[in-house]
Amino acid sequence: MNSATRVGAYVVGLAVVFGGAAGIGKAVGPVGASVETASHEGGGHGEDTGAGGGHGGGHGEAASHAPGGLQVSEDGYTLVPYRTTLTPGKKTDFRFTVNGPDGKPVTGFKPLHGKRLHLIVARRDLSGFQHLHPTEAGGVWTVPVTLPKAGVYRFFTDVQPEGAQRQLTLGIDITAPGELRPAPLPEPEQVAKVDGYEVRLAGGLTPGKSTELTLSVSKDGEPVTDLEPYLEAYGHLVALRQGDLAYLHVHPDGEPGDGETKPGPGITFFAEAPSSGAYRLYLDFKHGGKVRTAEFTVHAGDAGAPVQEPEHEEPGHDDRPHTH
Ligand SMILES: [Cu+2]
Repeated sequence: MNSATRVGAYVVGLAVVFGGAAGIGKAVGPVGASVETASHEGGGHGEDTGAGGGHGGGHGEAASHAPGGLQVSEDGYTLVPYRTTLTPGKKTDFRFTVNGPDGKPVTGFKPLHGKRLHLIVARRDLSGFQHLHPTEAGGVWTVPVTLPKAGVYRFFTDVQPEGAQRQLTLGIDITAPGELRPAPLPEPEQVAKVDGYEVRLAGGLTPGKSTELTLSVSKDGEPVTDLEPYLEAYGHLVALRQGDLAYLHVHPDGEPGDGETKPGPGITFFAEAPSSGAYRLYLDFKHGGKVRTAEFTVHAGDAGAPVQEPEHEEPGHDDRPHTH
């Protein structure tokens, strides 16, 4: 049992900055790095197009940068949905644009891990995770979405518009009207089961330190050694912070075809949590032609964490409608 994970304490998300792997050169892909390293430059409003992606390598400034996903508009780029409500349980085409500093929809995006835009969806209680890839025409992105239950969902777009100095994760709330039944955050577990697969988490999060997380995939008790590349990696890990859904897209240590990285069973990531808090980790992996998601709750730090008092302890209250 890792001391960084603490069973039984729901931690109310506080001011945790998930430092990601920015400090570990070999560990980060461009996505994780850019989340952490870029900095606002003297009130620039994103006018400095043509800067050509110069990052400046400002690792030392990483701590001053807020996590992604907390803002609908950043560096002059704004996520603009065509609608802000969706009927729960009904598949609906969700459309949106990413508008640039000139107020017009952006049409040029740099691919990030093989896609020009990644759409991540999660309900605000960290349930209902989805990772989608919309299609674009004339700057308008479209994707069929089903929000299974009522609630407020956070929609995140991972993009790097051409002309933007870094990757941006823009976030907006989309509501599925109805009676909300919040789901409690699952307690930390080292093993997640999904669709006949078992994923074991080794390592944890320590505030202020970069730590290694290895997620090992097995099926029917046998290690899976033929994971398939998905989005130019053997795994994609998204971490959302409890409390405000601050977003971090972490990437593994190594990639398919680099001559070192094996296709399982272990997928290794690096992350840094400078202070305490609870996170939900979502690992996407591909095997047998299908992408699956394994989810974990991880606590960063175990000292002085407030315990969330239970409000309803009767069994079966999680999300199911009352039947009488
Ligand atoms: Cu994606």
